[in-house]
Amino acid sequence: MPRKIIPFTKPECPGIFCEACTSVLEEAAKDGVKTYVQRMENRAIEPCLFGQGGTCCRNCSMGPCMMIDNVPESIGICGATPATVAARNFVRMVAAGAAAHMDHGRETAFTFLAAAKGESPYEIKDEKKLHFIADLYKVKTEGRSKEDIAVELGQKVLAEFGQQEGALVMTSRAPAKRQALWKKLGVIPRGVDREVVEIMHRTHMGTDQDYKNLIFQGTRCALADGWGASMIATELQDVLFGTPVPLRTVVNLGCLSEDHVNIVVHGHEPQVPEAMAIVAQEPEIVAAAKKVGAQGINLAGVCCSGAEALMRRGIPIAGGFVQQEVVLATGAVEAMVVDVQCIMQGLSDVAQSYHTELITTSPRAKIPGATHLEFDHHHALENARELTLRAIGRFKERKKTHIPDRKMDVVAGFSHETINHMLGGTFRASYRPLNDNIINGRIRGVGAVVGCDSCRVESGKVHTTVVKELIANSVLVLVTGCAATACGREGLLRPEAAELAGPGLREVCETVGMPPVLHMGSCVDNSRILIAAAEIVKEGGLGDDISQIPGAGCAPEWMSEKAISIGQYCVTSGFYVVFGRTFPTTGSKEVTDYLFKDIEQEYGGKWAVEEDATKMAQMMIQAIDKKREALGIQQKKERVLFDMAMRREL
Ligand code: BF8
Ligand code: SF4
Repeated sequence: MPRKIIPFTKPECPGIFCEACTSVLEEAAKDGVKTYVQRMENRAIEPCLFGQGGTCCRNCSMGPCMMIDNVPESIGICGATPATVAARNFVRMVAAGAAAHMDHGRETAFTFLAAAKGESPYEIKDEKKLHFIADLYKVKTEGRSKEDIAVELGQKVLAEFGQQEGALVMTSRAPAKRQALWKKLGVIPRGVDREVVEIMHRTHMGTDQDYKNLIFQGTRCALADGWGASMIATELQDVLFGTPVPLRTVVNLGCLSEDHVNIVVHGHEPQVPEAMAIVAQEPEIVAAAKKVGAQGINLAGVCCSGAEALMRRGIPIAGGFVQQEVVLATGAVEAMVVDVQCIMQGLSDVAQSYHTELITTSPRAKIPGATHLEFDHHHALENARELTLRAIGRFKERKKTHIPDRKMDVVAGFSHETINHMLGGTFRASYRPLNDNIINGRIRGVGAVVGCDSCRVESGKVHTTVVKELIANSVLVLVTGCAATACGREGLLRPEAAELAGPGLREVCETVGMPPVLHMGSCVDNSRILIAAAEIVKEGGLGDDISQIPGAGCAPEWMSEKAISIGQYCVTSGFYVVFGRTFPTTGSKEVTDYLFKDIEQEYGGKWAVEEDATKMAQMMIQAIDKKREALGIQQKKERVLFDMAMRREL
């Protein structure tokens, strides 16, 4: 168990592993544009080990108190130990990460309710899912209009945010055994917001000082994210904007257009991208674009806004988190429209180096130097038109551009429903074939590779190395968020990538015509992975709980607090989860031992950290094999190391 504090061996910027991006960054640097590259190179102070290992407390003004494990003189003025502080900081990360998804879920519920009441231009697209979710929430569906059902459902969902007692409805979708375990341990979330508030209270100076009790509440809050707010966001967005089905599109900077007005949507919630996609087609808007000499509007995405628009509308993704400034440094973007989360403040300066207008749209996220145009879903299309016209107005100011001729085909849109149909057939959707292929060993197991990309690593390469290693060993890979975009850039989201898969997985992919790496959406869509796991259990033959499935998860380049919340709900749902490079409790051996070892006895899942991508994949494969052995389905198989020749093949 790595108790070690991981040193930053690469103080210089490791950069992004993508030629297209590097060439743009180099050009931009020559023009004096400052991006994360310069900010990293010129930083006066490198990250300190107290902060990195979670043992710096600034929860009261007698501190900050920096602590070293096993050095009695270095505990807090109040007596707080490294374990208490590391656990407090850890669960505060859970609270912040979960809160981001919760506020997203709340906004979705408000939008859903307004649409149901006819107060917004959005319409209910997936009636089948509406009925399914309504049944879960005990909303009567017989003989009622879809709007009528949706109003009652929207109200019930919204009420869960302020609910004080009971259990969140979506947790009832977990396998019965998992629910019973959660109940026994007392971690079933009682309401959405309550769990975050309680973390903030417990971590206030002089409150909860028992690291296990703190992590207990962290778990309850994380579950309110995964099996609560994130699942609410995913499902209501599907009902409103359509459940994704497989579609082809492209990713990378080459999706920007020389002769169109380029508008980039960035952030997380799908409301703005949806409205922008609708108005981009309107004849008056196209005419306005033509009037300034453009061919029309080219919409592209960044981060999870991009993933949402890609999954449902096939809108291309220009880049992931690390690429956001690079996208603007092409000089080809008229407007970048952002809402919430993962938006670098540095964008403001980069935009000002070009003709680009950076526009914030959420009252919850303003940026100095950006234009603020509040987006109100009640007036979604009018607002989207205004945003688009502003972008059109900038087109003539465009100067030198540098759009690399690099884009990659991807197939995305793998909701859990799609996987069900794809593998089970149109007439009898079922996870049976997937389970059978896992049991007969063609598919060794399922690996979820999710989360951010980070400026601290060779961004993109870490993800794709893990993924290539997994598929070469016949592990079917599910991806979301920026990890999915990185895989897209490397061609791993194409059915042709099956060539890189081990023989069993390759056979399955070729029969079905699917890629070995399935893009399941944005970060709130990690809830799709939870549902898929619950369905695999329900189908039978692979144990009766998620912790028994031959599966594992990882976030190789994680950086955000959301990733910690996601990791914690995955671990306590029964998954083995490996994070890359650094882990925020390593300053306390006690807390890290608990999260990396002892927690498994309670929840059947545990955390790990590993910097090396190949090792990370091998750790996941080992965990998968262990589960196969426990189920009695393990055949003798050698672990394949993904060699250079295979790497060159793509
Ligand atoms: O929610 S993967 S960098 S964009 S946090 Fe952010 Fe991480 Fe990207 Fe989306 Ni998720
Ligand atoms: Fe220091 Fe305790 Fe205050 Fe934290 S709460 S800053 S450990 S005195």
